[in-house]
Amino acid sequence: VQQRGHTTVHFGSLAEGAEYVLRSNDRGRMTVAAPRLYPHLWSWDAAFVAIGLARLSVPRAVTELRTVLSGQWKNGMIPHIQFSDSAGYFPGPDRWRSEWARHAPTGVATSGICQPPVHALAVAQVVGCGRERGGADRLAAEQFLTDTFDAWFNWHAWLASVRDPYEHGMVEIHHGWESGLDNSPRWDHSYAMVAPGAMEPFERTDLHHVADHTQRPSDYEYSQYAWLIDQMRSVGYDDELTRASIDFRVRDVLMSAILAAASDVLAELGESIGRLRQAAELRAISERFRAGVTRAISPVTGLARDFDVRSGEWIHTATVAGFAPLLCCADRAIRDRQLRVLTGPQWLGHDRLAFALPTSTSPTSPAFRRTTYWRGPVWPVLTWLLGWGLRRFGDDALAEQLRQQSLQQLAHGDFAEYYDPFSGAPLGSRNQSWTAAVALDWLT
Ligand code: 9WN
Repeated sequence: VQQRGHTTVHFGSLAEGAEYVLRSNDRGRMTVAAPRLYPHLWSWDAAFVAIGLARLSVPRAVTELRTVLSGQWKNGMIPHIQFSDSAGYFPGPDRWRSEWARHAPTGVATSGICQPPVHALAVAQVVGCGRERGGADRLAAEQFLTDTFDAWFNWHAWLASVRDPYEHGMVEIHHGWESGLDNSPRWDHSYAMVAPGAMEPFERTDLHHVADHTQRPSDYEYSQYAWLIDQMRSVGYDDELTRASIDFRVRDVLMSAILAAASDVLAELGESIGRLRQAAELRAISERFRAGVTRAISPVTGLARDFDVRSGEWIHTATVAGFAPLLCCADRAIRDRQLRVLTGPQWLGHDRLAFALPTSTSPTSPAFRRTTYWRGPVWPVLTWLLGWGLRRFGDDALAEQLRQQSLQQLAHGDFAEYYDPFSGAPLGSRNQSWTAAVALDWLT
């Protein structure tokens, strides 16, 4: 049973509820990330959405991913937002002015930054579901793969070259939003060096949709977010000029692990259709970023760290990103150490947790805030991603435990954006598309 304004909706099952959310957020060619808070297409949300949609309809999942590509920039970047016609989100197209960028696509309004490259996982899911079902679904999936393989390849090649020009094996980001974990305390030290100057005024829209404002970033954080956008916009989103002038430069370990893992997945897909040259390049990208992620592991804590480029320092905050190696490293010793930490008292074994699920920040960290956005709450989509990494390398028992715990957490059917780790209460947006999508994938 779910409360929606004055209407009460009865679901026969959690899977039906998840399907209902995806259908109600469907605007035809795109699924909005959330009905009110996020009325547009977000890059990594859309990939998770396609993972869920593929369980319902291969052609609809294909449409979602084709829409993602319709916003791709000419240099290969997939922008973090592709705007629908809906108003009411800050920062909208008039703040980004992506049309000022020489690589921006024509006729599609987008943001000017990117998000983690999880898309290959969605392509693999679509192709997998298509091949399994056969018939028209198989044809649609195969056609989609051949049509779009180069575009996905270009996306990975852009990240590997432009965002890691000196081959550290780490993706450099220029806005916390690029990490997808916007105000994670892992960025606090880097954001302390972002001091907004005079700028165009703005009005936040997110606070109209989330009653308890402490569940969202602060006003000061928002002024820093807007400041960084304005900095990039002022140089026409030119990659080199941005790198030389932006106030936020971090090598993101989670994004790097995702690039390594997704490049292997894309390579496998390429090999299956005879794109051997690109597949070999993708394997090399994967190798380089896996090595970068491995080097980022702290010998003291066993967690992987980000690197702040401006201060030249590693970032030690204990966040879920520390488990990035579980997504891309096969090495048994690395995995076993990470699994010991993950199942220990600072994470899944913490005695106050309502469910044994990874929190965005360790509950034992001084930076932990149990209801504030990426500073503590449990995000089901990250649980899914971690579970994917566990299964990929044979750690099935823990993956299954995470799936079951997460489904219990989601049992009320509100498909919240994030959850209070201690009480299990839903937080942020309700009917969040990617939460419904991962639930659907877990259930089918
Ligand atoms: C800014 C859509 C997005 C997710 C991000 C999440 C949140 C946006 C916001 O919502 O970020 O990109 O306005 O807060 O942090 O991971 O993609 O669900």
